[in-house]
This record gives sequence, structure tokens and C-alpha cells, in this order.
Amino acid sequence: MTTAFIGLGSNLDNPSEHIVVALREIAQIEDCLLTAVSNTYRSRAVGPGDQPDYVNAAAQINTHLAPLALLDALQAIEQRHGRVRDIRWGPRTLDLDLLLFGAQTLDHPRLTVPHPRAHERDFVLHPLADIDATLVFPDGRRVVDCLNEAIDNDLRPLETAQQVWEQLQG
Ligand code: A4P
Ligand code: MG
Repeated sequence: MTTAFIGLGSNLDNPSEHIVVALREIAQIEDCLLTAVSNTYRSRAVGPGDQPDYVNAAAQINTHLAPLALLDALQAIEQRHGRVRDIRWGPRTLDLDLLLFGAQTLDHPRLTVPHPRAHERDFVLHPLADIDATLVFPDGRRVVDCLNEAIDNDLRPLETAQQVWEQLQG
């Protein structure tokens, strides 16, 4: 069994709704147990052009799936949310990134773990630290230490993890 962390982001078509629905769908992936969710945040978009703000969050799961099988399941969820892949870092209804997979590092053409930009993004690090403030990257860097050096994307709290969790039950 592996503990993995997934980053969620959306900046199109009612982002908060996409995030909650996606969390529900993650909980339903075969052989995945959703064990924790973060607070949700609004953040300034990193990417080209004038884009709407993002809503960002993270989820912790326990799974026996192999990393690529988990990526397949996450990409199937993105597709169900009408994700269109055209512009890199362009606006999207739903982005699901596999941030951490236990203490493993992976360098596959389809999958790099830890996510290569996780350690420099406040909208990834804050949600991770909400779930586990003692979390470390496989290279030993602490998530909370990375936060001190992360780029400021004007993170604003939206909902608490408790509020999100209650919506998942409903
Ligand atoms: N891929 C490789 N490693 C991974 C991984 N660890 N998790 C591959 C998920 N996918 C991974 O991703 C392109 C390919 O990356 C996938 O086919 C997969 O095989 P994509 O989702 O199609 O494209 P993308 O997301 O536009 O590209 P990229 O480079 O992954 O973007 P990022 O780094 O995910 O950034 N601003 C704010 N405020 N909040 C955000 O959440 N997100 C992004 C996306 C940009 N700006 C943002 C946010
Ligand atoms: Mg992505």
C-alpha cells in the first residue's frame, strides 16, 4: 500500500464545483481510499495570457495501484470534466497532478514524480502542508521549508478541509 498525494486545479466553469466533484471521483477510483483533503484556495494563474484565478487543493490517498495505472485513472477523470489539452498552462476545467507517490521517484515519458514544479508552487505546497505538515520530498526537502522560498501566487483561503469533507459526504 502506498500513500500518494494528488494536486487539483481548476480555473474554468465553476472551479470549486469541479474540485469537489473530482474529489468524489478520486474516492471512487478502484483500489483507492481517500484519506484526507486540504483546505481550498484561490490563486493567481501561472501561465500565458489573462486567465481567471484558479481554485487549488490537494488530496491524500492510500492505494495498491501502480503509478501509471493511477495516472490513467486521473486522466480519465480530467476527460470526464471536459478537459481540452491545447495550450501548455492554458486555462482548464480540471488538472490532476500526481504530486507524490510514497517516497518514490519516477522518470517515465508519461509521468515524473514528484511533480517537477511542486516544490516551487505555493498553490501546491500549502495544500500539502495542510494535510501533513511533516511531509518531505524524496530528496529530503521539507514541504514547509519549500514554502518559505516558493513564488507568491496570491493564495487566498476559500473553504476549510472540514467544509470540503462535509460536501463529499453530501
Ligand atoms: N505528466 C508527467 N508527470 C506528471 C505528474 N506527476 N502528474 C504528464 C500528472 N501528469 C504528469 O500534462 C501534460 C502531461 O504531463 C500529461 O499528459 C502527463 O502524461 P497536462 O495536464 O496535459 O498539461 P499541463 O498541465 O498544461 O502541463 P504541465 O506542464 O503538467 O502543467 P502543470 O505544471 O501541471 O501546471 N496556476 C495556478 N494558480 N494553479 C494551478 O493549478 N496549474 C498549471 C498547470 C499552470 N498554472 C497554474 C496551475
Ligand atoms: Mg498537469
